Amino acid sequence: GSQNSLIQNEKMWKLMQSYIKNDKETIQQSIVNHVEYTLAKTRFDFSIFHAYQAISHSVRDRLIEAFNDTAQYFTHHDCKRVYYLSIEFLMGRYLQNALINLELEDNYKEAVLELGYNLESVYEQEVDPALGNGGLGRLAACFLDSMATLNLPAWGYGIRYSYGIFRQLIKDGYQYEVPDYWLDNGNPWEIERLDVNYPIRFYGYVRKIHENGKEKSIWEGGELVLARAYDNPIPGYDTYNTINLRLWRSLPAREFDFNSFNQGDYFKALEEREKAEYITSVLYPNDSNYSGKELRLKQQYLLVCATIQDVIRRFKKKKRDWKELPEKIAVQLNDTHPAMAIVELLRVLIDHEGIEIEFAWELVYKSFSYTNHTILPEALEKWGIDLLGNLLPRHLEIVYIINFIFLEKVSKKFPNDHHRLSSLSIIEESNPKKIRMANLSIIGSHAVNGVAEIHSKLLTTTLFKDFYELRPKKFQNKTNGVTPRRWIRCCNVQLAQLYTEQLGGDTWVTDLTQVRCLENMVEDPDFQNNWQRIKRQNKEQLKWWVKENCQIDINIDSLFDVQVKRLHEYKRQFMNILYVIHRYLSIKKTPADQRHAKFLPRTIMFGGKAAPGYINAKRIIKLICSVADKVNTDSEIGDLMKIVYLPNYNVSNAQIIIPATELSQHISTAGLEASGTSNMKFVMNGSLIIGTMDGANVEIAEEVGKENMFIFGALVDEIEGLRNHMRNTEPSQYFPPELNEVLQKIDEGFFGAVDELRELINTIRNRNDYYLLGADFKSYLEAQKKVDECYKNKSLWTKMSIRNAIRSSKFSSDRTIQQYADEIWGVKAFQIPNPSQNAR
Ligand code: 73E
Repeated sequence: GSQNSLIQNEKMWKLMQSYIKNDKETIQQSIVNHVEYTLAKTRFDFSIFHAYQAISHSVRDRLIEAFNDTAQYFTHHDCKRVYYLSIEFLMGRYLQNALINLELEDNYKEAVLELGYNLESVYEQEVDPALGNGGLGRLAACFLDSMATLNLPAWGYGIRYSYGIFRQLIKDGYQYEVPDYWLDNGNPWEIERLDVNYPIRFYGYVRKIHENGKEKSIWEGGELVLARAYDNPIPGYDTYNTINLRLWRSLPAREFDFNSFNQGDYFKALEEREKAEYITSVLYPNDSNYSGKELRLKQQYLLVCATIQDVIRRFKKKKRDWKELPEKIAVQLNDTHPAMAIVELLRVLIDHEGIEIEFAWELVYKSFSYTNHTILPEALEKWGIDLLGNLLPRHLEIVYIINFIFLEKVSKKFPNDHHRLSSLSIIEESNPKKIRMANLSIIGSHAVNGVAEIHSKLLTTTLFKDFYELRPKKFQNKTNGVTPRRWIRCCNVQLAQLYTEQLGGDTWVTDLTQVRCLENMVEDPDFQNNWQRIKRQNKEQLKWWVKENCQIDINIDSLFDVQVKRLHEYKRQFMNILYVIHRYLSIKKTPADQRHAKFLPRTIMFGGKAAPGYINAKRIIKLICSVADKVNTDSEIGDLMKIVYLPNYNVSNAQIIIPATELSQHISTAGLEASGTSNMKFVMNGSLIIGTMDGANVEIAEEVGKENMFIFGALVDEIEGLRNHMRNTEPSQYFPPELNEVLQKIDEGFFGAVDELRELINTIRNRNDYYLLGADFKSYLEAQKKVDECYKNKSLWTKMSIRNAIRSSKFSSDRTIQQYADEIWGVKAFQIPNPSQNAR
């Protein structure tokens, strides 16, 4: 009753004064209590792993206070909400990030030390939650951090895979994939919502009935599963706002299939039920590649269907008119993977809420917006109509209706323009016909954006040209960004300290533009020394990591040259290793007594996973490792050159690798890397870039100045011409001699593994050099030469490094998210008061 709840309320306000304190003793007490009561271990003897678990639980308690208050506050203020839908969230470890965002790291460090553990070692106990492949998934994670920090009423929605991206082992130069069952030891960062479960239907049929002279569609039959919510609190920095990443897990539906149970095959019936769990078992490990598997579509629909039910339930909590929907929600689609949400919302509005299709459509497209992340044709999702119509029969009908209405309008504007009509159509008239998810996403959204200027430009001039001509205002750019919390404050503690000292405070962490004020320190010798000292310490740390994980000793005085990213032909790790071979051969040709004068010591590091079925990517790994073997054991080379394959590249080792890097490679064929985001992280940490005019490199050059980078290679407008030339010319005729020599060495079997390495080099030799390694090789050599010249001049290099870092503020995801909020979502900040002041 209401009186009861009033009394309860009174009591609650009093109890809120017992919100956990954060002095050292209270922290220790809460850790030790978790050892005893949560882990049921004795407080007199617990391992570092149990320390990690107990500490995490005590941090979780603090997160939950702010988390609940934030949710209540948003509800109370009835704010317009943002829903960020993504099939991947590559979160990385939580503990350090949570402590830093809650501004509790120092308190915990002290408290934990007295309990016998070093907090940094405790961090190492955490598994790396890797529910994503690469840039797209990590972007979603950075965005959550910025949305929380900017106090936006936002939630992320994704899938709680039981297996994240595989763990990569490198043995004898080959990649092996080990399943990543990351939940082995439980997950203190999530809250299982036993009471939030939604039914999800697959297959079945559509029955038509007639009511008041109108046709109604009822989707029934098929199979039901449940999606259960797992909430992951996301704390902002310098705010108490703590938002939510809600991940769905599939479970068997509660309804019994009495039929199969009654047929007497009890075990068979249970087996069927168990299958439901499989839907959210594993993350598809293909980056920028579409595989067209039914299970993947099931994952996508489960995400979409559960999320739309959740969103609508929240909208309906208050009695209001449907026309308010776009004023209360903004749904952002992270690529086309969750694009069925458009059809799903429409289906619910029409079939369940009885709304007229025209009005329902208006509500839908006003609520949705779509981000495109790639123009690679092999990554564009196109579902066969048989597969889609079988799994989601009603959705296929609705897609046809949307398409019909849309094309009607187009043909009024462009009569008899069949070409245009077929390129705009959601249906690709192939055999079998296919549903183009990108077209659906554009038509169903009020805003479409690319992820860097050059990429957004390419969208409107090539891939989505016809859509652009139809609705130019729909198309926007939102250049990607990365969170300075994880990518400076957490991973480069010393650099963060230097910034805080120089700027007289740490407000730069939420306003990165402040570090631009350090421009006047570039020439300061003390500052330069500090800068070099920090880089050296970070290099030292990486040296130990390499020693431990690769059993290779690297030269701390050598130039640390790094290319870490997913293996893909368009990213051209192949070109990098071909250059490395050239460098090796050049050293060998130089008389021994002149080598040290002519060549600067370099440590060339590669890292990244290949999709398990991507044969050429795996061959590139093999080539790198074969060359590494040869070079690293060549006594004539010594520490002039070492080549390292860093195994299992992931978020937590990126946090060690990036701050230690002096030169990082971002060398994709122009036009193919939509943005890249590690380029931003490297620049923020004082690495120089060797790169092409592609993706966000173009804007980095604008910010830091071309003279502070090593830019090379064909420009996007030159690509088509070069490809034609390549196809019409004998490769050995236009490849530079240096490249021909390198290819010949591989062909001779100089690096072993002749058969597969020949297959690899043939991909560029047979007038088949689609990614134009041959065309860019010469200018790549020249850029590499400039690298060596600059590195010889230590103070010049340091100044360039400083300029890169302090001019990188544009690439904070805070800037990106503010633009999404203002220009696409139309949402405002709502900051909760300090919860300890809530107690009245
Ligand atoms: O350039 C990157 C971009 O920085 C792009 O390749 C990547 O997204 C990053 C963030 O915007 C990306 N990933 C995918 N498409 N583009 C993708 C496609 C299918 C499955 C998984 C990932």
